[in-house]
Amino acid sequence: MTTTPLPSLREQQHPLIRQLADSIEAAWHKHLDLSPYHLPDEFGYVEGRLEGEKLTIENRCYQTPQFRKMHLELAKVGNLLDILHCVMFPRPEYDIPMFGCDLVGGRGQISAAIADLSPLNSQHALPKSYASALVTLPELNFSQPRELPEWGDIFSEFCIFVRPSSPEEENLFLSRTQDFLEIHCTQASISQTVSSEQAVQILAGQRNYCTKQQQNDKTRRVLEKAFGLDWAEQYMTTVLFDMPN
Ligand code: BLA
Repeated sequence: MTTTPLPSLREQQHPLIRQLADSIEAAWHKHLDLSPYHLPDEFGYVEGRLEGEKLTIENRCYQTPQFRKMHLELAKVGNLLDILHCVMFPRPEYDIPMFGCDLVGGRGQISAAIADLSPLNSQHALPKSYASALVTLPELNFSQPRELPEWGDIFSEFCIFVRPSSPEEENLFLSRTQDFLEIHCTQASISQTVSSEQAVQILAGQRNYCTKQQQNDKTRRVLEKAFGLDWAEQYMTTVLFDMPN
């Protein structure tokens, strides 16, 4: 499958966002059998205004046999805010975790960098194949770790949430996220379907993940200020964290 490069936004983003966006798409294309996933027309490319600045959102979305939706979003608010948001939503017939990643920066500095492979099954445990690959990765020490909000109990023990304080730390974050993607895409591709009883539990886990993420007031506030309350609610529940049926 060929891609048209995301045109304007990517080149204007913080270098870490640009590199991560490229890495995500490279991993997807290398390992997975991608088909298009159609977002509602009005949400593919969006423009609004936030505090006098132009807010632009560009979305790219795919699906595969194992993933019901793989979403990469880049957003920019003038020169104030650069955002990368990415989630890979598994189909509930597979016991594979949710890959999620968010980078938020502005004026040349990334203030929040988070990446995780979050388990969805009823034991809140990563599959053995994932856990054994992840424990071999060296422990990372960042000078400015950040504390997860209350709803952050969805994340795994491998979650990284930091404010990267130097180019070296930015590279560490990038490289660990690339490791997550490599492990995830290879493991997901060979994953077998589970029993229908287990799938019901995993579905509940994915719904819980989405419900918690919808409680992120920082994301909601940016969207509400630019597009209004109703639009923000609609966007958070149908584009960012829609619930599977
Ligand atoms: C934080 N997300 C934030 C922040 C902003 C956004 C402005 C605060 C930055 C900071 O505290 O330094 C905004 N993020 C957005 C917007 C979009 C977005 C507008 O994705 C989309 C248009 N968020 C996710 C995913 C994860 C995530 C997939 O979308 C994790 C896998 C996490 N973002 C996340 C967390 C915080 C955050 C944990 C910190 C929240 C807090 O401190 O309360």
